[in-house]
Amino acid sequence: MVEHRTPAVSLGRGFWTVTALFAVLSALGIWYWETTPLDNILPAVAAQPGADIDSLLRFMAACGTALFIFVAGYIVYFAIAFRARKEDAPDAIGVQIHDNHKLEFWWTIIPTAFVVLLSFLSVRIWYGIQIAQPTNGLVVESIGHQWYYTFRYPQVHGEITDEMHVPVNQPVVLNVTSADVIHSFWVPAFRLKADMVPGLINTIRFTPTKVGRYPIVCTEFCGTRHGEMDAEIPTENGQKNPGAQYFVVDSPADFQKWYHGWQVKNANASDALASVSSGAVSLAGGDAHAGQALFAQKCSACHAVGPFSQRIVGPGLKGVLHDPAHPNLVDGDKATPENVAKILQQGYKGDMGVMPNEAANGLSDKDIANLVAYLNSLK
Ligand code: HEC
Ligand SMILES: [Cu+2]
Repeated sequence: MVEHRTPAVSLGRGFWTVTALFAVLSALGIWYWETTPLDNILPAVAAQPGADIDSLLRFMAACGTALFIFVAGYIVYFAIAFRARKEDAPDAIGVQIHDNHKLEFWWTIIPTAFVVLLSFLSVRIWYGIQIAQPTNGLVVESIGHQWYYTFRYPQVHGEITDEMHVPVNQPVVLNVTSADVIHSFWVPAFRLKADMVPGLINTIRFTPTKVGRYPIVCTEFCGTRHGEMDAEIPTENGQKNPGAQYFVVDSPADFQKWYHGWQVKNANASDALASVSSGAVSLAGGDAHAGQALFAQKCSACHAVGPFSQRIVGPGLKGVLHDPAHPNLVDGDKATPENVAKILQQGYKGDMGVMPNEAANGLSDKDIANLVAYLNSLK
């Protein structure tokens, strides 16, 4: 029977000296993160919960610095203290150690407690951004395009194309999505970012606290001219790119002025989301069979094949083209194949909600022709 003997364990002669050195360095690191103004590397905070996010960043950076100093420091120290000596046999190996219950207990408990604490601190902030419902929030929307942002406001028709304005000190509920590819909406001064994904709405909640103009930055590579979404460059002829776009925080009076300006300017604008292809879709050769398969994939989550009143998200579509009780479509146009194609192409935002456009639904012109042929075959 093999006898187990605990080998003599040594931590090396300098162990407690370097431990004291690491403790002093860590204390310096923590002091640095707690006292250095973040304004050196980031714009000054201009919205709540920006300050809380900065505190979390300081806390994580301070803990991370201490952890790094101890882990990297001991690796270097032990590599030096237990290096191979000249007088060692060529095949000598170090002392082999298994099972140290005390050590294992603490290296499980301490990181676990740390991760739980971090989750607690993060979720507290995350809850306010994602879930809490402000009572007097202004609900606004931003849509990413290649390569610019547009904005939608309650009681303003169509899309606002230059800048986004909000009044200072009023909670904002911002819904973001995209009309083409994945973009991202980031205002560094607010410390908040949300991905803009076609067909998905992401929401962030915050309260701007300082009047000013803050650049909006796209942080998702979204095509060849991605860089122009946050650069101030001259716009090329005929190309829709306002360059850098700003998130402007106004006094309430300035905001009202801007808001009314757009209500008047957009009074006759269409509420259809900007479509990607221009011109009418050719409906010739539409295949109802292919349309039926597409419908099951792309539409049945929101539409039943049933009477108009059978709502899921949008209305039932069985009688959309052949029901005498349904002469007009939801956008007020006559129920004709061409007008249905227009809704599929451009999308429509009405009383019931948003019918996504062809880009958001991932439809080609051919798909639209097939879908219209299918809808036309339902009687
Ligand atoms: C995310 C949900 C959603 C998806 C997906 C969706 N729709 Fe819609 N659709 C709507 C909503 C909501 C409306 C009504 C808009 C309103 O009036 O406010 C609508 C309206 C319509 C209308 C007009 C109906 C009428 O009676 O005027 C047609 C036609 C239509 N959708 C077809 C489709 C087809 C075909 C697809 C699949 C490619 C599709 N929709 C996918 C939500 C959706
Ligand atoms: Cu982008």
